[in-house]
Amino acid sequence: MSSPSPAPSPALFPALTEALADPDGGAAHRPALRFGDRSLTYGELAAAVVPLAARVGGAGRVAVWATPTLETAVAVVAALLAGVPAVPLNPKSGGSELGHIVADSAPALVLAAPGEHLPEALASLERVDADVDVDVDVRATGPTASPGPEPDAELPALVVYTSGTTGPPKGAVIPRRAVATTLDALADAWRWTGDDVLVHGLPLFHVHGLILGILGPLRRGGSVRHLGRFDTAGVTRELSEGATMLFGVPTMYHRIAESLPGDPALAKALARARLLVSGSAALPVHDHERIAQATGRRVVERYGMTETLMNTSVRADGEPRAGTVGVPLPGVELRLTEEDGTTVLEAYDGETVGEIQVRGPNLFTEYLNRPDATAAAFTGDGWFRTGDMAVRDPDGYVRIVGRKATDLIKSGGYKIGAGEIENALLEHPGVREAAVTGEPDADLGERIVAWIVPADPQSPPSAAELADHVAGRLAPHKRPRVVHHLDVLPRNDMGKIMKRALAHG
Ligand code: MCA
Ligand code: AMP
Repeated sequence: MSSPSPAPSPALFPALTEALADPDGGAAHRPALRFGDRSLTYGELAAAVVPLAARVGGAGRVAVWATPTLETAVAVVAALLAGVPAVPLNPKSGGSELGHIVADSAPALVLAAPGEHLPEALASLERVDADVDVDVDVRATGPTASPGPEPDAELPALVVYTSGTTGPPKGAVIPRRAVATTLDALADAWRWTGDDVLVHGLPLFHVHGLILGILGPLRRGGSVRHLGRFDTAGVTRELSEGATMLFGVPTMYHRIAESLPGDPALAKALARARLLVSGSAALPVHDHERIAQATGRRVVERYGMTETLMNTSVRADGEPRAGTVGVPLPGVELRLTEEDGTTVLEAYDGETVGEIQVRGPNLFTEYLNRPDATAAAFTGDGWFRTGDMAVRDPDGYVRIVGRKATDLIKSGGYKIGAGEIENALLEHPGVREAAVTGEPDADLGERIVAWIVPADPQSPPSAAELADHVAGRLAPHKRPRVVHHLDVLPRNDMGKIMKRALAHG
């Protein structure tokens, strides 16, 4: 008797699959993506991704020049359709960061919007234009060629680069299974359906903007309107014209809270949204309360990480208490552990602090080319050490209270390692020694502060010069916002820089 063949993997994007099979059917005419005044229905998306998927099919990995455009969304979906892992690149990354990512991920080619200028660091890669023919007539094109069977769910979908405390960013390998599970868990928690219209202005080279913000609506068969760049006027416009959900990082909600007193149209628009969601960093209670007061709506917080995708959320029917990130999502196991990392805390007292560890189908598989870092990140039985410190309230709500590593900075919702900025600063001829810390900042959450010992105390490099130096090498969001000059850095007996002494003056 022959054993039954394994069931084929379900499609990542059912509405797209439907549009591929029937270009005249209902799904094909539904709106999928809108960036400014350019948009694609599912039928148009199908027509755009099929030739691109055929073009990249068989490549080991492809880089995507992830500008906030329709082309980026099309490029990533085409790679996913072809079963080829995509490596989204921050288009503002500097030479040394791009050089590292390209060398580490070794993409076969780079997908970019036609006409987009690519920097020197990508010169060695074959370039393929992600063409979006917005005039395509689905009826005229006829049934779109089938892209072949759905790739195995364990195959990598994306490699997303994320900072650690030291060294250059690591590539988190995210399997298709994790993308599907996290998006379905969020659908359950938020009652997220194909009728929802999402609005956001998040960058498309991180999990938040790309996986949740673009792939999320596509998995539901709904649509997303991307603002190109975040501003409150765009939020007002889209929420007034049919959008139902808003995603943002706390800096965006802070800017909303600041604008609300003088902007009744924004307050009205937010009040009619079905769901306002914040993530990537802690939403300050003050901003949460100001928004609640002006709009009558409470922002829902969810907690995630590049390596784990989403772990917890306040549910749509739950109580969005300020300062909490809700409860574990379906399928996610979450526990708090003692300092030693093994003793599990059972306390649900809102007081006992432990490190969050998570386990579940939402997790990444490995850091690319970094078996050492991968092994260090997991316990022997598959729990991922997040490095985030939290307490659990009696009703199971998780409250994040801090981070284990002082050398990780969250600024504007971006995770930035102090070590990579220190290394970049040390490459400046005017810098003899450098230390980097994060300082509380009402807008950014934390701002990057550089403490340097100048090579020549008589003519130290200016703050603007050092900011440009880091922005050009790494990325603008990694630039120091404040620079202090010191004669000497405070060090302990072991010669280690005492950062707490720096931060507290
Ligand atoms: C300024 N600029 C410069 C320089 N100074 N460019 C070159 N050299 C310089 N020295 C440019 C910047 O590139 C930017 O350009 C503009 O000036 C303003 O810069 P900045 O002040 O840094 O930006 P901002 O406008 O204040 O940005 C705030 C922001 C942004 C919009 C909130 O921080 C942001 O998009 N954050 C989202 C981060 C995110 O998605 N994180 C998710 C990762 P231009 O204006 O043209 O851009 S976390 C994650 O994915 C996990 C899973 C999770 O839980 O979500
Ligand atoms: P990243 O590695 O860039 O994906 O950032 C993940 C980190 O962002 C987590 O480890 C947390 O420290 C932080 N984070 C994400 N969402 C939240 C949230 N809602 N509240 C507090 N911190 C968060």
